[in-house]
Amino acid sequence: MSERTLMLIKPDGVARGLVGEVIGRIETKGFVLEALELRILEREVAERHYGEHVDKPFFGELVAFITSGPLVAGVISGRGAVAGWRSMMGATDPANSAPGTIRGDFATLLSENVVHGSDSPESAEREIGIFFPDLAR
Ligand SMILES: Nc1nc2c(ncn2[C@@H]2O[C@H](COP(=O)(O)OP(=O)(O)OP(=O)(O)O)[C@@H](O)[C@H]2O)c(=O)[nH]1
Ligand SMILES: [Mg+2]
Repeated sequence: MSERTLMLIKPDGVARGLVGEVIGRIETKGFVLEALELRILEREVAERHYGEHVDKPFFGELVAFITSGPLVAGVISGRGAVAGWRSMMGATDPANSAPGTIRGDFATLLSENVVHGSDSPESAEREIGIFFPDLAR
């Protein structure tokens, strides 16, 4: 059964010219791109997206970073897309992400870790609704 997830290439990834690399990995894996868009997030959208972290000490820094420049937002689908994309991304802190993962290969900083992926099918549907209302179910 096919599943959907939200994928972001964060502003650091776009600024560093990693869009082609990341999209290429998604395509060669065999996931399907259902939507893809370059955009600068408005603060309200960023705060909604990261709402689960509103009480964390790094929330302000997180929102400032994700709105700091253009990012690429996409919806990808395929069997096991939520866990599969998280696995391709690697651990949240690049100090712990394995070589071969996107964060393991391209990042060193926790605060600038190149990509985002929804952490459950429920989060995926919530986040897709925020970024791509036309695709909401
Ligand atoms: N500056 C800072 N950023 C943090 C810290 N912890 C987490 N973050 C950032 O907050 C983001 C969201 O945290 P989580 O949702 O727990 O991690 P994640 O699901 O792997 O990452 P996302 O895909 O971005 O949601 C992470 O990707 C980090 O970039 C922290 O202690 N300091
Ligand atoms: Mg998360």
